[in-house]
Amino acid sequence: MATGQLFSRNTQALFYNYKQLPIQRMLDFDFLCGRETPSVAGIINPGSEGFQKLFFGQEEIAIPVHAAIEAACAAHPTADVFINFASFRSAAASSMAALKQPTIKVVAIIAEGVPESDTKQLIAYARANNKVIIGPATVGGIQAGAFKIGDTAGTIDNIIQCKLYRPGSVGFVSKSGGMSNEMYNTIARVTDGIYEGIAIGGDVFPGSTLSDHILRFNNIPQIKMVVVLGELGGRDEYSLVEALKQGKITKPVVAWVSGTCARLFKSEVQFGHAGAKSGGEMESAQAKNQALKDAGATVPTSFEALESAIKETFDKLVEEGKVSPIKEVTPPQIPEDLSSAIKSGKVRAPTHIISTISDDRGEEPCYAGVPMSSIIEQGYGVGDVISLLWFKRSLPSYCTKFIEICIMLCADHGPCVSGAHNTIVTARAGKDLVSSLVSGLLTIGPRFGGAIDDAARYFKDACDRSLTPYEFVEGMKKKGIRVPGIGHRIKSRDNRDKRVELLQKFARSNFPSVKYMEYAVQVETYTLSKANNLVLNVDGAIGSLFLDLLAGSGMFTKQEIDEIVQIGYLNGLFVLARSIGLIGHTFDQKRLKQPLYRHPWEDVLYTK
Ligand code: Q5B
Repeated sequence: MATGQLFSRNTQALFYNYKQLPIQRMLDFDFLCGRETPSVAGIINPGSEGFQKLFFGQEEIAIPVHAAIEAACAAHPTADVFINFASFRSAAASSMAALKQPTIKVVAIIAEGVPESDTKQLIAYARANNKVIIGPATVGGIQAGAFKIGDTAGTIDNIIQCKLYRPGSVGFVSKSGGMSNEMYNTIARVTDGIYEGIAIGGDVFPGSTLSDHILRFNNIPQIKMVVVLGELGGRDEYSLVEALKQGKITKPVVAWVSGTCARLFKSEVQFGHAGAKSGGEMESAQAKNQALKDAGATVPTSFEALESAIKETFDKLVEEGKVSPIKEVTPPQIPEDLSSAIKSGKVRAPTHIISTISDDRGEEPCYAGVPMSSIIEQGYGVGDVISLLWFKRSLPSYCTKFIEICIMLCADHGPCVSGAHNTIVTARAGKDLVSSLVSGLLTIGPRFGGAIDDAARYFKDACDRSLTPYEFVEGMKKKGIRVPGIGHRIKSRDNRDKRVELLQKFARSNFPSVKYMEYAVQVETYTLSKANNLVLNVDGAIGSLFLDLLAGSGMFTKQEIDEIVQIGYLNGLFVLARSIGLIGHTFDQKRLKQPLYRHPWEDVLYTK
């Protein structure tokens, strides 16, 4: 590996698997460093394409999303770092695919638990092709003021505290990602800060080793000293010992191998990382610390003494004039996300929607304050649910039963009515369920099914004003308005609508009052004197009876009744009910495999 810089202020990465937080943290770091271009050129989200909105400072940017690694590399030929956030199951395959791309030079594998045999293959391929792997089981790495991998160095607050937004003079390499955050802090306290920090990962076979990076650091002029944090287990540190002995590392090295406490345990101890287990004596922290010391590294007597060892080494470099003073810069403020600012109580923001009927934020959804479990356990029916969601209250059972009867009676009226006809034609044109349903629903209106609200409005007004049926009907005629709820295409005095009779029968025996219905019947008596088909139809029956329900239940104020009638809730009953039938017609046509409908010429009057 050796050579020098892996990253610069222009480095761009491809990010595999969409993970909003680490990508946003990379972009926040870029902004903090004053980068002009975002460090994430593209996202690879297997199987999906498009753009992902993220923040670059205060601005929103759209980062391209690619379905495949090859496509992403082709689209972003200058992006040479591949940050792999795939799971341990798919990390090896995707990393190998990335290594095979000529544009990719560095692959960081975040997943922990990648099979060792797979990692070995990746390492062999990378070595043979002069590519660098960081990880697996790593948080990544950072070049201060230039480029950061994923979650490296944690929060923006930590990055600012550790002055990672501008380069210092220390190269740092660690096995542990978690400890590297700690060390960035320590190093920032006692030196001019980090130039580059790499966590190689805690697996037994890391893609790149401690010494790989230290040898590289040795070639980077800006790095004046190196800090190493090793771990018990494995022999990686001995390659550093060899390099030191052979004089390949010319910069001061301060090192500590953690895990000295392992000797306090009677049996072999496995620490957090797969590679961090006390094996033979050579793999102990004590042996490695001694070997590093013997090879010329500065090794403190304990982890606690590491900070002062780093300080002494750095101060010496300053005394010798080997470190030039850093020009401190004040990083820009990263705008806080609205959601976190609201959460912490720092800001308040107006909402854009008010909702009063349901709430799904708790453990279970609530309809008008009634939890779903109560709805089920207490045996609520569809009528109760409609009461809660439309009227925001639990209505008496005769009311909810009436609602359910309306739904059942209006669910369908054969294939010849406007709605069903449209649905059938649409389904036969090969359209989907929703399109077929909606095309039928769109016919519901003043002539077909959607006359319930107007029927309620006109009957209420006429009845409340004590108009005689004659005054009412003739008054409507003068205005050129057909009485809503009166008249039917096939129903007549001699062919009564059974639905109307059933509704009336139920109301007469259950409602405290049927004043509005009786008024509608008187109107019907008058209209029938004009024409046989001017019967009270199903819309008129529901409209007038719902007025009785609202007035007689004692559950609504006069003002609330006026509002319900004025807003127009009642066509909703027909829409809801008829949806059942229209869905049935759609399935029926599909089941019958009916071809495209074409209306016959003979059934059209062609005229000029
Ligand atoms: N005339 C329903 O008309 C229909 C009059 C009227 C005064 C009236 C008509 C109407 C009001 C709207 C209404 C709901 C268009 C109907 C439904 C669901 C359904 C459907 C299904 C299902 C029928 C002949 C003469 C003319 C008219 C006069 C008619 N209606 N006068 N008030 N309301 N009603 N809609 O048969 O002097 O000759 O000019 O608009 O309530 O949709 O099953 O099919 O479940 O699916 O086509 O039940 O009544 O009568 O237009 O030839 O008129 O009667 O002014 O008088 P028709 P037209 P004139 S339930």
